[in-house]
Order: sequence, then structure tokens, then C-alpha cells
Amino acid sequence: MNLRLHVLMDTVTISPGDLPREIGNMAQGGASVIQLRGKSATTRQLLDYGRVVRELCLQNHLAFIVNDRLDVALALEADGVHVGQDDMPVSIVRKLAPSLTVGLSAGSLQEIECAADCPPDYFGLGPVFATLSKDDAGMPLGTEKTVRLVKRAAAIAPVVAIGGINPENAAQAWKSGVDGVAVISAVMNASDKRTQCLRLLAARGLAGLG
Ligand code: TZP
Repeated sequence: MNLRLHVLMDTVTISPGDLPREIGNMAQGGASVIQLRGKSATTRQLLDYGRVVRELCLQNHLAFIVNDRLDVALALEADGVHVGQDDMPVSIVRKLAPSLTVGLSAGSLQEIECAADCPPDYFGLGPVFATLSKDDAGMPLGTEKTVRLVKRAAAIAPVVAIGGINPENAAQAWKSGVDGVAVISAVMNASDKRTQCLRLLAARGLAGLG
């Protein structure tokens, strides 16, 4: 799976009628993964909305990941599931769904070390910067700590940086050595989602990474 740019979306920010255009825009901008994260959605809402997103991801050659809900990921035949520290452990996800890509959120050395015995397919490391999109995200790591944690995590699995990343600070995230970046507000709040994705990826070049 190409991890370079994950866009996380809920079931309300983009209305169902706009999904074909907006997912097309994100794909054209270079997004590689759409993650459906419907923290306050009902199961039925996730399934109904997710079915449309899933189909559009197939049409646009985007990977489709479901946050937290393994049952929904399986029902929608997603490419993967992303779990947090309090969600289903990676070892159990692997047993139940051996073919799914599994992402794991981590925000400290301890959380990274604990994952070494049963590594995820990628880490979502953060929050790198302050974020308003997740109430319990914790203190931002900042760039120095991010560099240190990326180094350790990358020895276990590829790393995707998350938390407060936007086109202005994305180069700092890329410089820390990550394989990708993940965003909510930088793309969801942008009227031109294509250009915003392009800018997040262009920052990789600005960071001297080609
Ligand atoms: N996990 C750590 S920070 C975060 C998640 C889901 C929120 C990221 O949202 P934003 O708007 O890109 O800061």
C-alpha cells in the first residue's frame, strides 16, 4: 500500500452527493489512502456512507481504510483497518482478518516498543503538531521528539505522521523521515482539496526529499 498521503474523513463533512467529485479531487492531488473515521456515526451511517466511499476509492485507485471498526472494515471489504491504543490489539486483528493492512496509532516510545512483538503494517505517529481534530490527542510531540520516535518506529514498521499537519509545516514532518503524512483538517477544511493534497506532497520536495 502506498502510504504517502492519508486523508481522514468522517461521514458528515462531505455530503454524499459531493463524494464523487471530492474523492476524485483528492486522488488527482496525489492522496493515496482514504481513512473513514466516524467517531460519532452509528454503525448504519458508517456502512451506508462507507459503501459509497469504498466504491469511489476503487474507481480512483485509492486504498480504503476504516478507523477502529474491524467489523465495518470487513463488511465494506476495506483494504485495511486503523486501530488506536485502546482499540482491538493488532495481534487479534491479524487473527480475525489476516489479509487486512493494519495501522496502529502511537505517540510515545513505550507505545512503539510495545508494538515490536506484533508489528502493525504502519504506525500513525503523533500528534506531531497541535490539533483541534481529536480531543484526546495529547501533547504535540514537536519536531525533535518526532525525529527520535520516527527513528525507533521505522525499525519496526513504516511511519505516517499525523496531527496538525498542513502545507506550511508539512516539510518539517517529511524531514523527520516518515513514509507518509495523514491529515484531517488540512484537506477537509480546504475548498480546493486537489491543490491542498498537491501542496502537502510538494512539501516533501521542499524538505529535500525529491
Ligand atoms: N490522531 C492523532 S492526531 C489526529 C488523529 C486522528 C487528528 C489529526 O487531525 P488534523 O486536523 O490533521 O490535525
